[in-house]
Amino acid sequence: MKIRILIFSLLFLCCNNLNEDTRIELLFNSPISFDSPKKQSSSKVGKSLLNLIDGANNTIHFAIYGMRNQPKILDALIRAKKRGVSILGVVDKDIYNNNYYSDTNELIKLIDYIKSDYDSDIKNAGFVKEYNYKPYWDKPSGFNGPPSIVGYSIDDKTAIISVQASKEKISFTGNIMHNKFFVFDNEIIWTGSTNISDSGTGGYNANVSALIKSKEIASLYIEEFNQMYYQGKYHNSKRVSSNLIKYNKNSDVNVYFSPQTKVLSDKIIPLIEASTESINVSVFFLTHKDVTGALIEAKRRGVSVKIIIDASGASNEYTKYEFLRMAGIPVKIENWGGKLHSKAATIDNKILILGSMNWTSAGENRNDENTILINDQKLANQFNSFFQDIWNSIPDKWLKERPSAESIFSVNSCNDGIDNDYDDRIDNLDSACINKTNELNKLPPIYIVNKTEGSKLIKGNISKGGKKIYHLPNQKYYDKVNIDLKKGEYFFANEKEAIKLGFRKSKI
Ligand SMILES: [Ca+2]
Ligand SMILES: [Ca+2]
Ligand SMILES: [Ca+2]
Repeated sequence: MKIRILIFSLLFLCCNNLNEDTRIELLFNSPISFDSPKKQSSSKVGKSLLNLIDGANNTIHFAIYGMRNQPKILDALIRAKKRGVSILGVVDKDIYNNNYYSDTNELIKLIDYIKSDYDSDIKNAGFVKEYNYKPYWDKPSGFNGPPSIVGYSIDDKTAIISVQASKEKISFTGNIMHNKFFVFDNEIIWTGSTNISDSGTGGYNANVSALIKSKEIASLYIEEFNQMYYQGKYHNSKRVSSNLIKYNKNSDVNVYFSPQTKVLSDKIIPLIEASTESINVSVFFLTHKDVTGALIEAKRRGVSVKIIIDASGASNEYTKYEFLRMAGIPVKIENWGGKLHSKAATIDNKILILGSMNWTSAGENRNDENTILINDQKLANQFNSFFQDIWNSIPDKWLKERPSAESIFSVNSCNDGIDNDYDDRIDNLDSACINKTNELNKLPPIYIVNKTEGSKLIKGNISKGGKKIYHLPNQKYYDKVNIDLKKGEYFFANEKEAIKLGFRKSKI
């Protein structure tokens, strides 16, 4: 018992004091220090989890995506169970009752009290309809997935537009219980972007996690856990707890759970819109339309924006990296074997964002996720220095181009024993490694259009009575409407811009 208390005290010797009761330590993992995924949990973030499991006295609650090849963590949980610690857990399952990570079933077998979102996924599967609307701009040929119309103004004269769609049709296999959090003795929280896997806690991917000591914050996580575990509420059936609202008003730390809170639309976008100096973003997937728009607008206002994204994330057909680059934002695509797996950012060197949620529509609207917003300069600076280190490790070539995630262009990826680009071919069986070429998939084309000419843009018209109405390219009067820029009429790249200037959509 005494030893365990000592471990807890030592864990927080180094940490930041936000107030008397809340202490936070950030746990960074850099792929520069690892050449492949590791079975030992010897990364800083892995060791901290092991120490916490061994230090737990009464309870461990966890909600994790799954588990793969981390025997020391599994053994530590079994030891905790043997000494009488109550362990309750939640993991992800798809509609076939499978989990992405190979040792999750072993975990379920050895630790008795583990549940999943399987029933919730099965229930939702019946409600998912085929995505079947016709976009008002043409879908590119060869891309058969759900279309997404994207448009941004990059200056007063120019807009960039595209219809993005995945190559293959997407079928529903379940929403994802994507959290990666543990709560120990209702007081210590271990959370962030690090999965319990050889590439996560084993230490290969870039991750940002946090160790938090706070009974109040722990109670928020427990409440979220209980909704899933005891009430079987996952994804869109969860509700926002009253605790969250009270907590937000009185503290420098805000915790948000998805999808019951629209974290990107309602929390992160307003912060981007209010920024005045700098924004550093490092996320695995950045596909969210409105976050991209807010980042482009921040750049236009003169904010210094820098972004690092993952190479496999950048090969996703809905990626926004090209739009961001066309708007003049420096975007580096990482070229390590490990993934840029963090979901972290700072705003104006004082607000730090971290958590499990990718900056995507599914992250915000469907999956179970947690995101923490911390207003603390010292912690923001710690992230910025980590960000700068990984930024510097990526050659400037990848400010302009995109490396294949498994090729000689991604360091270690041809001899790390894993399938970095999900094509079922590992290392020297992957043609990009054999041929030493940068093999890239095709992405939907992006068009640069002149706003004064208005080609394919939304038309914002002012009627004789002074009513501001906008027309989409597939609407009845689109072809007939003439836009007079001198009258205050506009061409818009997207509907959000039109609505912002007081235009409403034509009913016909
Ligand atoms: Ca699921
Ligand atoms: Ca591969
Ligand atoms: Ca590989």
